[in-house]
Amino acid sequence: MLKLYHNPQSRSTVVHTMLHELGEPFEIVPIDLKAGQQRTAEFLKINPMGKIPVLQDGDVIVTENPAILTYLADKYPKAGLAPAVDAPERGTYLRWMFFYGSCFEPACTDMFMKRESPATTVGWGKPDTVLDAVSAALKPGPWLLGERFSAADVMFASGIGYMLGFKVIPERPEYVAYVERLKARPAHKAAVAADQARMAG
Ligand SMILES: N[C@@H](CCC(=O)N[C@@H](CS)C(=O)NCC(=O)O)C(=O)O
Repeated sequence: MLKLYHNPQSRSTVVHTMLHELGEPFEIVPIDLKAGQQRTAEFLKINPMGKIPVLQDGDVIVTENPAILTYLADKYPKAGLAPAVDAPERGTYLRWMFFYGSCFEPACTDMFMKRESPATTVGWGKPDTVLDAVSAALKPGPWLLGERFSAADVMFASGIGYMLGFKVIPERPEYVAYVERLKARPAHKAAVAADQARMAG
């Protein structure tokens, strides 16, 4: 059974949404970040970074949101959340999945810290260039692959929602609409409801 090490107030919500999109059975291992459960010797054996999300699939451990989503979308192709390896949209799909971790998040950190990284040296360049690239990728939409929803949207719409929530990035209308589209999906609603039920009980 797939196991997600999870805290509803963290980036592991991205994987939680993805698991609901897949409709495969999974188990939640709650991690209390405030109590430091991510730093126990036992947890550090599965992720020496001391961070969640962690996905455990039998003996396989996957960390880093874009890697976990890519792994799950490929492993469960019936859900149709990843273009096939030889499909023409595969390149665009991988491009944005990797862009999230290698450009979007670091640019968001620059914006959050109100600092300027040397744009021609760092791999993500200027935050405004990153934001404009994401805006352009969302046109015409509704998803990164046009009419086709994919795991890259679970990643990007969740990440944009997270950064909007913390007021790290500007409220561009295309970002807000994109996040709303993800939130309107039954899987996102089910993930939020499951988190609320676990927190209440
Ligand atoms: N690069 C990781 C980021 C994971 C991450 O930053 N997790 C945070 C929660 S949002 C965490 O576990 N923080 C706990 C800590 O550092 O003590 C990914 O993409 O999954």
